[in-house]
Amino acid sequence: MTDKKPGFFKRLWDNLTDEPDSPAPPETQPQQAPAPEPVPPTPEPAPAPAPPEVPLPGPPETTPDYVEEVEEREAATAFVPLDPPAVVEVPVEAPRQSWFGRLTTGLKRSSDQLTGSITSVFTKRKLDNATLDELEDILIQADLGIETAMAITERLRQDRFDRDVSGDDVRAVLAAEVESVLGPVARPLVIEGGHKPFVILMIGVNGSGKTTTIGKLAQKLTAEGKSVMLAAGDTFRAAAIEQLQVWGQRTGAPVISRPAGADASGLAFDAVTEARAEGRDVLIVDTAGRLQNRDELMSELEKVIRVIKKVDPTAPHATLLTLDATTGQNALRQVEIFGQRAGVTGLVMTKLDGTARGGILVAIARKFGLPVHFIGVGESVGDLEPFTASDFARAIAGRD
Ligand SMILES: Nc1nc2c(ncn2[C@@H]2O[C@H](COP(=O)(O)OP(=O)(O)OP(=O)(O)O)[C@@H](O)[C@H]2O)c(=O)[nH]1
Ligand SMILES: [Mg+2]
Repeated sequence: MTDKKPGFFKRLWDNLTDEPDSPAPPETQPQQAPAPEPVPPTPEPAPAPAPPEVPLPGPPETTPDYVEEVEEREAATAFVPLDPPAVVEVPVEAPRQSWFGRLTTGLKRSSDQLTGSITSVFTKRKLDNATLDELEDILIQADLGIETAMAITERLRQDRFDRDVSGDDVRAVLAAEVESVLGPVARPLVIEGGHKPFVILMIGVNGSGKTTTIGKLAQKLTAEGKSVMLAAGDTFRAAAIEQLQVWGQRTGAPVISRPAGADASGLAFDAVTEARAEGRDVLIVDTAGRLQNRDELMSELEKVIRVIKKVDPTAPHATLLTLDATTGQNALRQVEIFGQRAGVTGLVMTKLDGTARGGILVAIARKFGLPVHFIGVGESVGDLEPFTASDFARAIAGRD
C-alpha cells in the first residue's frame, strides 16, 4: 500500500504545514481592548474601557416576530425541533498539530477502551476459547460489529491457538483487520470540474455536524482555489442561518439565505440558479437536522432534492451524510434510511474525538460499503481531513 512507504507521515506533515493558515476570523477573534483614553484629572474615577466585543451571533433572536414565525410554521408542518435552538458557536482554529497526532488524540478514548481491555485479557495468557470469547465481547462492545469481531478472533484462532499471545499481537491483528475493512471505503471526495456548480448536499440528524463540516469543507475547497458558494438551507432556525453566515465570512464564500421560516426547497432552487449564473465551482447546501424516522421531514428532504434537479438534473453531485460518532449503533440506521430516502453518496463521521465508540465506523463500512470521505476529530477548521484507512486503524488500535 502506498501509504505504508517510509516517509509518508513526513509527507503528510509537510503537506499539512504547507497549507495556508486559515484566515483569522474577524467576527470571532477576541479583539484587543482599546487603550483607555488619557483622562484629565477629575475627582470621579474614569469609566473603565468597554469590554471587548465578540460579535459572534448570539442565541437565536427571540423577538416576538421570530417566535410567532416559528410557532406558525410548527403548527403548519408539525416540525418540532428536537433541541431548543442553541447559541451559535463557531470555534476558532486551534494550534496546529500534525493530522496523525490529532487523529490519535481524537481517537484516544476509543483506543484506550479497546487496548486497555485487550491488555487486561492478554497479559501472559495462552490463547484459548475463554480468551477468544472475552476478546470477541470487547470488540463487539467497542461497536466494531459482530462480523469484524469474529474475523479478528478467527484469525487469532487459526494463527495462535494454544500459544502465548500478547496484547500487542492482538492489537496488530485488530489494526490489520480494521484497515482491510476500511481500505475500500476510504475514498476522497472528487469535485468533478464538468459541473458548474458541483452541488454538495449536506444531510443528517440534528447536531451531527452538518454546518460545521460545511464550514471546514468550504475552507479546504477555497484554499484549493475553488470558488465556493454556500446555501443556508436550514431555513427553520435563525441561528442556523447565522452560523452558516459566520462560516461564509470566515472562508470568503458568499451565503445564499432567506429569512427563517422560508421554504427550504425554494432556497435550494435559488441557490443552484445563482451559483450557476455566477459560474461557481462548488455549491454546498446546508439542510435542517432531521431524525431518520420522521417521515414528513424525510419527505421534505426528498422535495429539496427534486427541486434542485429542476435546475440541474444531474445534481446533487454529492449527497453527504454526516454521522455523529457518539451516537454509536444508531448510526447504522441513519445510513440505511437516509440512503433510501436521499441517495447518500458519501459519509463524513464527526466527533470521533468525543467518544469511545469510534469503532462504529468499521461496522458501517462493512455493512454499507459507502465511501467515507472525511472524519472530524474536533471543532475547528483543521480537524476535518480526508479519511485514510491505515491511519485510522493504527490510531484506534493504539499502534503509533
Ligand atoms: N468535538 C467535535 N465537535 C464537533 C465536530 N463536528 C461538529 N462539532 C460540534 O458539534 C456541534 C453541532 O455541530 P453543527 O455543525 O451545528 O451540527 P448540525 O448537524 O449542523 O446541527 P443542526 O443544524 O442542529 O442539525 C457544534 O458544537 C460543533 O462545533 C467534531 O468533529 N468534533
Ligand atoms: Mg446545522
